[in-house]
Amino acid sequence: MAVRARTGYYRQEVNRTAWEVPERYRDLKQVGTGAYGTVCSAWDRRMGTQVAIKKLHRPFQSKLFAKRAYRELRLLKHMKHENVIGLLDVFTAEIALDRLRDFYLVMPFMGTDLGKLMKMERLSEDRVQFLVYQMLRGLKYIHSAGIIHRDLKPGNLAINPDCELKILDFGLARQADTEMTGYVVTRWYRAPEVILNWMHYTQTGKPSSHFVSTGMEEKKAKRPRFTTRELTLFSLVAVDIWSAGCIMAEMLLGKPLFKGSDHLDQLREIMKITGTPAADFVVKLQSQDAKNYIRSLPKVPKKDLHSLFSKASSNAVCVLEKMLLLDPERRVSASEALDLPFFSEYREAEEETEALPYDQTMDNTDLPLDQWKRHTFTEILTFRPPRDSRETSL
Ligand code: 0RX
Repeated sequence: MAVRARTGYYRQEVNRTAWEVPERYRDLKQVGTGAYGTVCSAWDRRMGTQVAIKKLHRPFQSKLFAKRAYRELRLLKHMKHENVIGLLDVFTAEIALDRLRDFYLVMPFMGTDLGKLMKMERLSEDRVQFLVYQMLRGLKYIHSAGIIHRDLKPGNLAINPDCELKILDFGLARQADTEMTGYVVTRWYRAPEVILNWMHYTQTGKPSSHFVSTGMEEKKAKRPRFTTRELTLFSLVAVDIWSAGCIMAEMLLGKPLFKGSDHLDQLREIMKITGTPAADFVVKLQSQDAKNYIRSLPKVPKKDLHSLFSKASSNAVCVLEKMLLLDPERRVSASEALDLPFFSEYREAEEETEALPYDQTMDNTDLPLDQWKRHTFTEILTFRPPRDSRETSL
C-alpha cells in the first residue's frame, strides 16, 4: 500500500524518481541531471516566482556523498549576495532524523548562462563591463568568506534577461580525471598552477596539495601587513582570478582564449601569451618535475595584449593584464580589480559587500555517516528564509 505524502506535501514522478515537495511548488520540469543530483524548474505559488529545486542523488549513500551534500547546503546557506546564488528554501518530506533519505534545495531559477549567451551573440564592450563588474563583485564576496570557487567557467555564471549575473556551481557530474583530459572546456579556465599540480599528480601518482610554494616566509619580511595564512589564501584565491581573466577575454574575443588539447598543450597555449616564466617564478615551484618541464621550454616573450585585443579599449586590456599573470602572487585581487577605471561607470563601492566569515572546520573533518546526516538535519531545521521571501502572498 502506498504511504501518504507528508501533510502539505505532494508526490510527483520526475525522470522515474519520486519527488515529494511542498504544495507551494508547482509545475516541476527537469532542467538538468548528473551523478550528484537532478534540478527541476518550478513555479513558487507563494512568491509568484520561478524557482530551481535540486534533489541530491542518494545523499546519504556514503560518507563522501553525505559530506558533499552537507557542504553544499552549508555553502548555499551562507551565500547572501546579489551576484552569488543563494538559498530560498530547503525542505525534506521526512520529519524524523532516522527516516531522513532525501532533501531538496530551492534557489532562484536562472534561465541561461554565460556559455550559452556567448554562443548566441557577440557581447558589446558595455555589456562586458557590466558582466565582469558583477562577476568580480560576486568573487570579492566569496573570497572574503575565505571560500575559493575553483571551477569558475562561463557555464557557472548564470544570467537573467536583465543581464544580471550570479555565480553558482552546477557540479552535477563527477569531475573525474577523464573530464580534465583532452580538448575539454572543463580545463580551459584552469590556472597554470592548477594544471602544473595535476601534471605532478598524474606523473608521480601521489597528490600534492601545495605544488606551488607560496614563498611566504621571504615575503612576510617584506610585507609585514599580512600573516602567512593570509598570503597563502591570497595566492589560492588567485585561481579564480585567472579563470575570471579567461572568461573576460572570451567575452571580448568571442572564442576561448586558451583552448588546449591536453594538459601540456594548455600550458603551451598559456605561455604563448604570458611568455615563459621568469626564474623567480620557477624557483617557487615545489616539484622538481615542474621546474624541469618549465626550464625545458623554449623561451618565448610575453605578448602585448593590446595587439591581441585590438578592438578592446585600453581600460579593458589593463584589467586582463592584471588578471592573466602567470605568478598567482602577482595577480590582482577581486577587490583591487573593482577599483580599476574599466568599472568606474558601474561602480558603487558601498554595494561591494563582504561576507561574514565562513567556518570551514567541517571541510577537514572525517565523521561517520550518521553524524553527517545529523548535522545536515540540523542545518535543514535551522534554515531561515531570506528576508524578502518571508511574506506570504497566499
Ligand atoms: O550553485 C550551487 C553551489 C554553489 C556553491 N558555491 C560555493 C562557491 O561559490 C559559489 C557558490 N557551492 C556548491 C553548490 N549549486 C547549484 C547550482 C545550480 C543549480 C542547483 C544547485 O541548479 C539551478 C539553479 C538555478 N537555476 C537553474 C538551475
